[in-house]
Amino acid sequence: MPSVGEENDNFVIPFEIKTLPDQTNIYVIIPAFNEEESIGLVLGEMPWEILTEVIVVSNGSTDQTEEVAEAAGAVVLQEPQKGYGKACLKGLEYLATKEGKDIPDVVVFIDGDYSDYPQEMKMLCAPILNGEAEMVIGSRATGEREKGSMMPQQIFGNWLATSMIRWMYGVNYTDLGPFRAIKYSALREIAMIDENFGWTVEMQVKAAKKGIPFKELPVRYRKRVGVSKVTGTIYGTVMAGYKIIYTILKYR
Ligand SMILES: Nc1nc2c(ncn2[C@@H]2O[C@H](COP(=O)(O)OP(=O)(O)O)[C@@H](O)[C@H]2O)c(=O)[nH]1
Ligand SMILES: [Mg+2]
Repeated sequence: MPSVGEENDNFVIPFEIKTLPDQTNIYVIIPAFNEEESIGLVLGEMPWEILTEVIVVSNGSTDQTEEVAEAAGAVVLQEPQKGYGKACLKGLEYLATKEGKDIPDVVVFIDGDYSDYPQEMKMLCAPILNGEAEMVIGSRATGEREKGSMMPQQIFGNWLATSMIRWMYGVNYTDLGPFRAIKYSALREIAMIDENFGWTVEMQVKAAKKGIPFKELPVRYRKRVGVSKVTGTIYGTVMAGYKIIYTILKYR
């Protein structure tokens, strides 16, 4: 199994899991579309010792993403239809087939582009395992961001979206970041349906509406490896902006 990359990392994780309660199943879902350069790095720095399975959902990748992911120890699923949410939904469909001792307790979402720091996964899971929260959002707004890791329109969009959620739902989020952990029971209750850009915001506004206890923790964020599929393109930015605002209005 790949080693944990914490030794070469001088960032101090504020609190993390010391021992994992027996039979606690933490699954990771990674949507990936042509991420052959980064997926191995992401998988290489996973805290494998606390994870039951890491699921990479390849969204019609035409490069070596699937081969690299499999070689790095992930379960690889195929989702031929495009869309970030589509890929995540495929992962959830797969988790729904788990039975008995394999039933998930916690699901972690992380991008396949190596923008997030997989070592921070334990930190995101800890409040759920300690019973302090049922959803933990990694906030890039309160965390350390590498210059250029987020586009200005993305920073503005997140500010606008979280401000709207504050006014309309009375809940304080600072980011709609992709890196997050959620208790499986809460995720089931939320019943995700978004197939593309509204994925992260749908989870957050529904959690707000249902009163699911959440916590935000600062996460670091760096420039992605490879080419952006969303915010690096005009189409992606416009569609994401539209879909995020639509989703906030829809569930109010
Ligand atoms: N945009 C997009 N991203 C996808 C899709 N399927 C999987 N992904 C993955 O979603 C993650 C986020 O995409 P990315 O290009 O980094 O978006 P950005 O961070 O907003 O620029 C990456 O791991 C992508 O590989 C898809 O159909 N569309
Ligand atoms: Mg990205």
